[in-house]
Amino acid sequence: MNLTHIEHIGIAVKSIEESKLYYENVLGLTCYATETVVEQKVKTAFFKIGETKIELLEPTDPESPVAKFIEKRGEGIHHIAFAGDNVDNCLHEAESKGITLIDKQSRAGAEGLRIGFLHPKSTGGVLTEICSK
Ligand code: CMX
Repeated sequence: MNLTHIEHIGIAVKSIEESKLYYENVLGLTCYATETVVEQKVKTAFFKIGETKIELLEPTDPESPVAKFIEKRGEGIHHIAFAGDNVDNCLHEAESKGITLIDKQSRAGAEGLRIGFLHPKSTGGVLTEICSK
């Protein structure tokens, strides 16, 4: 699949305002951007460490996948995102190897990336995102 690195780790939180205090005051990271992804019904806040980002995800709607996740499992790690050359090729390859796709085709994600998700039921319980520029 030619993945290059972990692009980000998504963490579901009830409140970015409250949760970011830990990342800033304890871990010493800096929140360099916030963005609302309307299509995904989430507000995001980004921190960078090395090549990898931490993406806090706060639901903006009770129907958001992140709101459902928090309701069922509480706050915590929501997904892991890998960077690849071409997300659509990666999705196609994963499907050809028997993985159930959430997204048959890439869609718009935060920071202008193209993203696509693999279903956690076929990835050992880890919601997996592939993204590319
Ligand atoms: N990690 C692992 N398992 C998860 C999960 C997650 N993040 N979210 C849901 N599941 C599990 C549930 O626990 C449930 O398992 P059980 O059947 O054992 O109870 C199962 O998947 C189905 O969950 P559900 O609550 O019934 O929810 P849906 O089937 O409606 O949706 C999913 C699940 C993964 C398809 C949906 O959340 C989705 O499409 N996620 C991808 C999009 C997304 O999360 N976007 C937000 C972030 C976007 C960004 O980074 O910009």
